[in-house]
Amino acid sequence: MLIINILGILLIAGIVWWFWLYKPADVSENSSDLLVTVKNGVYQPARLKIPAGEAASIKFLREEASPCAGTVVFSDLDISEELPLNKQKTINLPALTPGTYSFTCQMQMYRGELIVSDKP
Ligand SMILES: [Cu+2]
Repeated sequence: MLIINILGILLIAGIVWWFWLYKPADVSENSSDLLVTVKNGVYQPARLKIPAGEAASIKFLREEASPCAGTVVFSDLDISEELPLNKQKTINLPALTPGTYSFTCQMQMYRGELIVSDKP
């Protein structure tokens, strides 16, 4: 009985960590050549930094056949694009104001962040 309670607590802790606390550490700051790979349930890198006030483009390379990975949505920007399998797809972004914009797959299982900031 005790074992089951401990397992239950660990499971809940794991869920909390995954959904609320986990932040991918990987940040790409090379704004001239951004490439995001889509595979194994994550965007890699999952956090991108770009300067504010400049149009940018991000290349996506989808290496996962699951239909879940087939669309990338920037919901704040009204952008929704199909990603062909194993082929780079460039998504052009307008000049943005500083802030954090999320991008996800359609079901929001893949999650990434676009961090737009003023140049120092
Ligand atoms: Cu999905």
